[in-house]
Amino acid sequence: MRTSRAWWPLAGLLAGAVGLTVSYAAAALLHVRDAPVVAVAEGIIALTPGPVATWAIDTFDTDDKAVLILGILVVLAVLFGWFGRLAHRRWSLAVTGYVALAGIALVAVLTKPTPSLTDLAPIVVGLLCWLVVLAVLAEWLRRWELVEDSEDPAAEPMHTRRHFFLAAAATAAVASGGGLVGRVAGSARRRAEQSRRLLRIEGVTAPAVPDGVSVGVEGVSAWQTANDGFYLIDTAIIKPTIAPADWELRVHGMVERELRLSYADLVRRELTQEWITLNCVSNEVGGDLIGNAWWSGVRLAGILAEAGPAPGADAVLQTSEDGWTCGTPLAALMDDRNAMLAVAMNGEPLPIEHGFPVRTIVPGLYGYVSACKWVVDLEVTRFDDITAYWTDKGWSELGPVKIASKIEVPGDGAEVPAGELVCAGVAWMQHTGISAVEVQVDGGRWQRATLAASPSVDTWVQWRAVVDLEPGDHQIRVRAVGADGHTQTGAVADVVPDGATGWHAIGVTAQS
Ligand SMILES: Nc1nc2c(c(=O)[nH]1)N[C@H]1C(S)=C(S)[C@@H](COP(=O)(O)O)O[C@H]1N2
Ligand SMILES: [Mo]
Repeated sequence: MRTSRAWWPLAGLLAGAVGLTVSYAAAALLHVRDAPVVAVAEGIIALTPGPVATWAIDTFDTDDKAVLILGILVVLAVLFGWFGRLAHRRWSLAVTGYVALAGIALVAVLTKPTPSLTDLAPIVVGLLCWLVVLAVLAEWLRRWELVEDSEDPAAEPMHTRRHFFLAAAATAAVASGGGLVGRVAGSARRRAEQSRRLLRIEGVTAPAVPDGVSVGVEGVSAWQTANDGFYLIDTAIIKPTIAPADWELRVHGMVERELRLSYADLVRRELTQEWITLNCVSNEVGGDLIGNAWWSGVRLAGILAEAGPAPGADAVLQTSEDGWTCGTPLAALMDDRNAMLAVAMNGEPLPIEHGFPVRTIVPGLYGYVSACKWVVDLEVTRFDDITAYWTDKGWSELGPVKIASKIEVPGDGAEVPAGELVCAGVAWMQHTGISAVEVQVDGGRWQRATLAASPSVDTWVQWRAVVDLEPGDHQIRVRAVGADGHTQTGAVADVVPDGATGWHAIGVTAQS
């Protein structure tokens, strides 16, 4: 064991351990559902033939999953040691081994329902760690070997050997650190997730899609956006995980009475429930950063009235647990619209990434000035005295939703038969409402579309129109008319500083 040769397997093993624990930590921090090893284990379970699964359950009882994971770890340990030896002979062979393992994890993750790009991050991070750590350890082993093989009697392997062992010890420390971070982050997440699962909020009802809200055209956005299909925008790489028992909201600033509300205090209050469409100021014309959900929560008007805003206050600076801020007009939170501290989305406790346990929802305002997720602090103040996350970056202080409409059917560039063509899509202007939608072919006359029902002015509306197309290429455009009588402008504006404008247009080719 005093020769360098004997230590290559250890180098492989340590590199492997670091990669695994770092990917485990990354998965926990990024709230990826499964660390790579777990994903592979679940993949194996899915592929296991019934009789084998039954045998495993009979033999190992409820420990079957732990046994499987342990088995995978043992196999990995053997492989890592072997990769270390391979690295001594042929570096590329070891790399191929690690890449192949990462490939297996990749397949396991990608075959899960709704995989996302973040799900892949732990695997990529783990693979990089493997390769970097192996390269560093291999470098010291090679130097050690050079000294051993040297003809020079003065060459002393002690020095290089010490370096290798120091590097190995550091690697082991990183591996344990990664494991620890993973455990701590994972347990916070599990605690929040478990409390979310067990939560039953009195009065929250399941959404019932109102009658007549669909135009019945396939390809148009469903009236209700499912929680896992709802667009996600936030600055939090690591989503806050707050158990309801740990949540507290402070209402302070220019108020007569400062309030502190616990989660129990909040949900004891009268609940309000409404269909509200939420959209992002960064949504381009025709974009899909928009969703419609059944929100349940407690009206902010009552809470703010209880705190008693001082004269002169015109804004509320909202702060989330991770420090993100937005400034919202006090009036919008206190008027008769249903601005709320939402606790449920589509009849379920808020998903963690949508702000669990409490977020703000304000009909008629873009998310960046209103829809604070993981909200923990409301400071009643004046716009003149504050700035917030996005206003600091050049976005407008006020962000009322602009009227908009889009064509979802047919798709841009579609080839369609000449003659009558059904077009359909959605239009929205929350807190004002939509009174009409019009479509136009090749700059011709604007033609009225049929509108589906909408239960309030705070949601999107589906529309449908039939246009007549001669054979050839055509452009179809859409515009909406608000319930305030104003027609959506065709003037094109960028999303910065307060939302895009312009008519959504598609091109189609009609074939005779
Ligand atoms: N804490 C926090 N809340 C936030 C944000 C954020 O970055 N952090 N982004 C806002 C923006 S810009 C939008 S459009 C909405 C999006 O909400 P969603 O991710 O639930 O769709 O959340 C808002 N609330
Ligand atoms: Mo946004």
